[in-house]
Amino acid sequence: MSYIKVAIQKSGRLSEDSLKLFKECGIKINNGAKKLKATASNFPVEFLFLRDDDIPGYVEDGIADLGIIGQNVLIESGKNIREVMPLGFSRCRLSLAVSREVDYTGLSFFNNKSIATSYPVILQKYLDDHGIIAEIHEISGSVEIAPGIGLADGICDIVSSGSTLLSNGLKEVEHVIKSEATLVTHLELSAEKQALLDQLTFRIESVLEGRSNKYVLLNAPNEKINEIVEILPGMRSPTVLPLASEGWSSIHSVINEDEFWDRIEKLREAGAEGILVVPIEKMIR
Ligand code: PRT
Ligand code: ZN
Repeated sequence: MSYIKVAIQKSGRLSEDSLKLFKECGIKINNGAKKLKATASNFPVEFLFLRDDDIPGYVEDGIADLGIIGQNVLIESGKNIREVMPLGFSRCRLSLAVSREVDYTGLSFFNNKSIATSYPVILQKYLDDHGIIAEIHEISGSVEIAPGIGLADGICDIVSSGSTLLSNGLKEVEHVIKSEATLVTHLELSAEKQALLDQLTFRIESVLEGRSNKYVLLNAPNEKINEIVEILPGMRSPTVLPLASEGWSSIHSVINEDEFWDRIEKLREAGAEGILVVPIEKMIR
């Protein structure tokens, strides 16, 4: 029987959330101690635990069929692999930063300057696209100390909270790319493996949809139902059920996280009471 091989990061920022995603897809991973490989008891999958930088190459060569990596690593690698779908975790950005003391007025600051980075490919393209000529110093770690020790005039590095820049006396001046974890695949999967990938992506989509939506239950006087239903979109339309107390109903619906607080405020203004918000485990469209 055919099975699909998935490369995930052995230990680092992507590891825990990658494993959690597969667990929420109902896949029971054996050998949780994270050796080199693991299998699952209820899905034909084998996990390979690797350094994230090695994953694009393994997927390109077909040693792994799928992988989870940051979009930053995908683009920098230049490997011939396909992005299946972004996964919504490990969000960050690749940014240019300079010393806080610099009076930064625009990208032309970097003309004839030097920039330290672990992302020379992405940075070079960005500079070319913007007509900037700068010298790129490729270094593999602790990029943020480069300006302080006189190695470079600026850096191009991953930022998430910004606290690393702050504690090194740097300020973020340009966003080069945004990034999040993403599922990538080998370009030529067999028909059996493609079918397994389709099953997996269906499950992942249901989990991600569930995560970005909330189930909302509320009570409302009957004369307010129409107004409240206007505010609640729901997957089709909201469910309205009579309450035991005369003249009142319970209304159930689904609200997307992006518009959640806005809708909740409107619901309260429209007379909704006893609003309950419940996480959704999976959502199948
Ligand atoms: O050992 P291996 O090679 O597998 O791991 P790694 O050390 O190369 O990668 P890892 O685990 O640090 O990161 C994996 C992926 O997580 C990255 O490729 C990004 O896609 C994503 N990610 C999300 C981050 C961050 N957030 C992040 N904050 N990667 C790195 N950082 C570092 C950044 O380099 C800087 O040093 O954190 C610091 C900045 O963080 P803030 O919060 O201070 O701004
Ligand atoms: Zn790495």
